[in-house]
Amino acid sequence: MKELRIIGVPSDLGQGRRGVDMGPSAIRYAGLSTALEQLGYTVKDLGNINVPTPEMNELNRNSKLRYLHEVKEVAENLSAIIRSVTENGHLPIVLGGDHSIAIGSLAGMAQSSQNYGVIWFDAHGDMNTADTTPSGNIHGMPLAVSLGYGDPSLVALGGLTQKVQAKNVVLVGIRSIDSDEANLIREAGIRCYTMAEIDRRGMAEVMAEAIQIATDGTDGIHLSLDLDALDPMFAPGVGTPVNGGVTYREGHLAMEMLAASGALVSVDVVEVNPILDDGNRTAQMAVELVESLFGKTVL
Ligand code: 4U7
Ligand code: MN
Ligand code: MN
Ligand code: MN
Repeated sequence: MKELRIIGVPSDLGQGRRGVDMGPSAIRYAGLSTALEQLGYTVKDLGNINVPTPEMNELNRNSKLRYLHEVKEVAENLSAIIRSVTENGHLPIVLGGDHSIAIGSLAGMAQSSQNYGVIWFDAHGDMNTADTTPSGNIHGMPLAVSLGYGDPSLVALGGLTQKVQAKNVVLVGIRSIDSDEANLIREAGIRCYTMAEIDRRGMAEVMAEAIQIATDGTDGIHLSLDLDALDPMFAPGVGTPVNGGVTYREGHLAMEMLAASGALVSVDVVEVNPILDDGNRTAQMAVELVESLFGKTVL
């Protein structure tokens, strides 16, 4: 059983609504470490990495991609930590923060010469580029960047221009894609499991296929878990909620199947915004999902 390392990335630079920077605190407050220790893991919390706040005067808020320079620096710092965690044989659990931080997670995994697949659990495709983005928010771009599309300084981060191969990437839970973003998803050839397909085929069949794709020729799976994949009924505290999402049990089933695959090598838990939440429900949901992901079962 690998030791676990928790890394907080309190960034809200990649999106427009304040509060997602408090995600790491909210998830810790909901008892993440204790829950994982109770499952028998050795867990070390490495604390938060340093992230500028949007109010700081000297920041680049007017660049076309909002806070481009700062988002890049955060991703660089995170990638170095991920790399050292995995090189020591430990499994990183990255707490966001908005989803732009996944640029750093995937860069770090790629640098540790890991050949991995990605399951991107999200309502959104996160496949926008500077040319297609309707918002300028980098949290809508991390998957594109990791596949080599978009702003050259982000794409070049960490040396390799492509952090993962499109044939090993799947999107799950999708129900909101911008029109030009859809073209890039098709062009890149990423398998996209929409909510409509999950409705028709069931989460079990979809996840079995997703795990197959992400492990085909790889050494493991990186899960990028955006809490807005869940229906807002179960995860109301997110910046960009979309109705018609993954249910409580579908979410757990997906995590349980990932646990059973034994293939997980790293995970991001992102977009929890306690300011928009009902109590701390969304962080609690995140902790429960992570418990299932790390093998919690009934018996
Ligand atoms: B998240 C959006 F336009 N597509 O690019 C955009 F709808 O990390 C939303 O999945 C992106 O939460 C959501 O701004 C990014 C928008
Ligand atoms: Mn996302
Ligand atoms: Mn999303
Ligand atoms: Mn969001």
